[in-house]
Amino acid sequence: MDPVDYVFQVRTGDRKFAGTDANVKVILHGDGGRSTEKMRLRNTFKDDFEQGHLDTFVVKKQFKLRKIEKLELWRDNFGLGSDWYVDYVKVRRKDLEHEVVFPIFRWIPGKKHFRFRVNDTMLPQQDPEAEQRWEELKGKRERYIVAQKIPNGPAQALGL
Ligand SMILES: [Ca+2]
Repeated sequence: MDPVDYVFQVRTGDRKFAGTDANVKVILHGDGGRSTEKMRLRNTFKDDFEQGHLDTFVVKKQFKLRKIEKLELWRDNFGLGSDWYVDYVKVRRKDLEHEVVFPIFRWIPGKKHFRFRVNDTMLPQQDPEAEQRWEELKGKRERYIVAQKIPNGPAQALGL
């Protein structure tokens, strides 16, 4: 099959420390277990993923998915304050009008792979990514414990 270009739009949250300089990569998963290679979202000579910004990326010559079902997303820890809060990611094949939306609305910690479904419509008990949700809950609890231990510590020590 001929390769296609994908157009991504990424909205970074409009809140303190939401922006990042980390390197962001994605994989698109389609039907029948098909997926793209990893794609780096990056615009040369531009500061991407800043607070409240909408960034557009065109990733060329990738595997042609008939249908985009899931977004796998992760980042490294590059840059000072690499914390990143993402509102949503929209993506479409450049040759098609149809756009899919992945609502995210969460912090993306470094080096952890997240998988999001189109429109995220599934109920938690049917959730094939239950493991991911459990890890998130656990993470929140751990951060809470840290917060209790250092009540007068600097806010950035809490991570979120
Ligand atoms: Ca940046």
